[in-house]
Amino acid sequence: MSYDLKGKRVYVAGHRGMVGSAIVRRLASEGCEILTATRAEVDLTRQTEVEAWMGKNRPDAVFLAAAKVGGILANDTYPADFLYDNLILEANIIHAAHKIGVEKLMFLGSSCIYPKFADQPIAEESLLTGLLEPTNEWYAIAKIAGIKLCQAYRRQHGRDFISAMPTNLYGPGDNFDLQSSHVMPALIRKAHEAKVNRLPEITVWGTGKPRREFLHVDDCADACVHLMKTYSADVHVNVGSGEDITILELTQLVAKVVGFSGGIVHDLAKPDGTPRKLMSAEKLRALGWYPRIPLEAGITNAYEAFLKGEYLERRQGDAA
Ligand code: GFB
Repeated sequence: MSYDLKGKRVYVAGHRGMVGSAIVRRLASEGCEILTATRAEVDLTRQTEVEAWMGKNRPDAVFLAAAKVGGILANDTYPADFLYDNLILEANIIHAAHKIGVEKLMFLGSSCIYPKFADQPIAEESLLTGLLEPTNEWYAIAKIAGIKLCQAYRRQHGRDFISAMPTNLYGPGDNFDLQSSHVMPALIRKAHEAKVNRLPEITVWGTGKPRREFLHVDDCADACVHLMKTYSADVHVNVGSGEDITILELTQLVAKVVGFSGGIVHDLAKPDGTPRKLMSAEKLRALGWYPRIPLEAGITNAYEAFLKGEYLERRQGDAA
């Protein structure tokens, strides 16, 4: 199948977040009209506001990149926010998209939807085959519900709603607040501040042994646009690089990029989270998409963005 975005009205929900802003950048070359709305214009957790905005602006296509997001500690500390905010905003947007007859919608989830001890690399079919990782089960349940909403509206109403599951993302527009961020921006900031302040070491949460897969957000946006144009089925699609590394190896790589040559110590009071979540990249490769940004080049780009101040601190929602 082929869905041409040219001339279409395309709504990017969450355009101020890291993923949404990358999708907006990527869509610039598609010849479409990009629609965005600030929180002041439409509060995505309010059904009446979402339905009124969608009814008035009538997008042809929607990228649902709006979400309440955060790293392992934020997920663990604010379970109600991560479950409620994500459930409500995705339900509002998906239902409103159905009501106004949106031609195509993409819902963005996360690799944490899979069971904690899923076989590696994790195939799409592993969904709902085991227990979730406790530190982020609230967020995962909301994201699983989003996949199911797309499948349900496809099955019951014939809607062309699809889902993409990105791995751990990083890049320009990331959240560098040390309490709520993901590991990549945290390490970039810690290494940078240690270098500037001539500190002897940086502290890494947990044992450093968990493995994570990382993808630059511009690669993710490119994959999302590719899927929007070429994919139509109820099974969600993994969006990853196909490679993972340990957190300790990542710390060493970030230190090299940033130019920090001190030591690394571990804060074992902080959680490790899931031991490994390398997603199978087979489905996306079979659909003709490959990542272009190698990890070290991507970290260099993210560090440059950090230095330019292109980051958001203590952001609430508006991302994925
Ligand atoms: O990126 P992160 O917060 O999230 O943490 P998850 C990944 C790993 O890095 C964990 C370790 O083992 C952390 O303990 N880590 C080491 C650190 N130092 C740091 C640090 O300074 N800050 C942070 N944040 N981590 C999230 C989920 O899981 O991944 C979300 O909670 C979402 O729901 C997201 O799915 C993609 O990979 O563990």
